[in-house]
Amino acid sequence: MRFDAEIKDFQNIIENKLSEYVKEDLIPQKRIFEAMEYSLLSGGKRLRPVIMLAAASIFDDRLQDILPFACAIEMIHTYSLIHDDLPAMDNDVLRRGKPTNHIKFDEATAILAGDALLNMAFEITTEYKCENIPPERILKAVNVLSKSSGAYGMIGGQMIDIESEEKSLSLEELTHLHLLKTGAIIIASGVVGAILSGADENEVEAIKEYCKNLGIAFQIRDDILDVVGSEEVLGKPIGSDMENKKNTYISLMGIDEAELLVEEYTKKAISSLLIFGKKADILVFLAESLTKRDH
Ligand code: GRG
Repeated sequence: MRFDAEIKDFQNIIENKLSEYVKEDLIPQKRIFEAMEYSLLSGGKRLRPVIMLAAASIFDDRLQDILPFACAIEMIHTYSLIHDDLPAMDNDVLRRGKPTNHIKFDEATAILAGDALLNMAFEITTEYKCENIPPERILKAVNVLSKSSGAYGMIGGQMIDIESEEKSLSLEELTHLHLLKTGAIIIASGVVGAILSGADENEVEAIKEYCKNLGIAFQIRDDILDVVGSEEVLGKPIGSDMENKKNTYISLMGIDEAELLVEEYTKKAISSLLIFGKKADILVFLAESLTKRDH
């Protein structure tokens, strides 16, 4: 199968599995499931689960076995988007071309929907048993998930971001911020996929290095799209970084330099995969396609 078709296939598998977790309309608290479903099934790229499945495919082809983890990382990502859009954070009204969760429902419901998605990520991974995956691997993977989304990872990055609003960050500081805010759960996606499918320590390290560089390249591209992207394709207004006086790669170095930096990080990501030979070609393809993404 061609890699783009394989990635489409991963996206479909994830989409179907995700919808199984949030269908609940016969219980008194059904509104919370409606709010969770609204954001979880609103058409994201499913990048993090795709990275997880693609990384796992290097070591084991029983990808069905790790689907609860692939869904869990998407639940964590979705919760972060719902909370990031809240008035207390970015105060955004549009996400993926639709009203944000607190606009569609209300602020309290959006807070609860984010919280519930985060909890569900840990519900479905800690109750998971699979005859092909030893329990120690599951425990390690859950630890990686929780640490990467918490104060040492994504939430830590968000905190630095908020604290930096009135400051000008250096390139080093900005990259550190994004290694946590955007990078931490992208790194966790690859690392969890590798751990669950039996990669050894060196192999996990190589996947981690790939994801670190991919995560930064992805964020720089995100900053570029906020300037040159199409609102229709992105499903949200462009120019918001400049309007909110955000520290971005564009404000630091301009578009041309930022584009070169995307290439540099992408090359670094790909070179981390050398030890896997052709088995990692899907990850090479993914990194290259993300440099050209328009949303
Ligand atoms: C509020 C706990 C908390 C954390 C917020 C990750 C994050 C931290 C906020 C999200 C906002 C943002 C712009 C993050 C940078 C990472 C990024 C580019 C997210 C968008 O990810 P995509 O492009 O989104 O994968 P889709 O819609 O495709 O899922």
